[in-house]
Amino acid sequence: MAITITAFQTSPDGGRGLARDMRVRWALEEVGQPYAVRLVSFRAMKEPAHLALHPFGQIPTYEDDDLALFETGSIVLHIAEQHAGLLPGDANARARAITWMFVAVSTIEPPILELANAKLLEGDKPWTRERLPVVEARVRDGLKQLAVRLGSADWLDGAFSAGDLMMVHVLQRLKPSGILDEFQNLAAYVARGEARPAYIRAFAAQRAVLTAASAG
Ligand code: GTB
Repeated sequence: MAITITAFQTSPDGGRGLARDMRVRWALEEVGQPYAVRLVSFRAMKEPAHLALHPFGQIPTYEDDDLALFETGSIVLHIAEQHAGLLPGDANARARAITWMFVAVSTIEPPILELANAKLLEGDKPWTRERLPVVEARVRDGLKQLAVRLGSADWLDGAFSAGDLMMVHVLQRLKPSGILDEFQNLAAYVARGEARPAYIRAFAAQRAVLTAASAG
């Protein structure tokens, strides 16, 4: 059986590659693995068939033979462990690359999501005006330290790895806020990720879903 992932039938990001199937598509492109995509509606995501794959009723999921996974960090790590190209061979370098995957989802992403939620879901609440600067400051705190560590390097630890893939996708979510551009080396880092041929192929594939939907 071919690898099959799930993605939004209609992505609310309008094809900007912000939905998390993009991480999985990108990882599969980096390692040269073909994959099929099953598109799911918001309703289908909450129905038993999908909940059996993803207990929280979300996308993406990953299926390959008798293995079914959810949670992008885990899926990308699995892909990186199965195929060459996303993790270094040296054991210590590999452990450090995996550490950056965790940094992306556990340290950098939570305040970024908090900011997105504060704007999208709580924008009309009376307390949002006071709260936003606090949330933005938390985002900046993480970025300041990340920017110092990256310095003038191309990638976080030697060659491009699954850690960079996860981090670039996490940081992209900040683009509309303007905060990413306050950190020139991080903005350049994200641009380097987006210039990778595998990223370009993955981005085109997720965008094609939108184009096909609007044509049909
Ligand atoms: N921790 C999980 C993972 O990393 O796999 C989180 C998965 C997740 O958040 N999935 C979202 C989902 O299925 C889609 S990616 N949401 C539907 C639901 O919960 O009912 C998150 C996302 C959604 C929309 C945008 N956007 O419009 O810009 C960006 C990112």
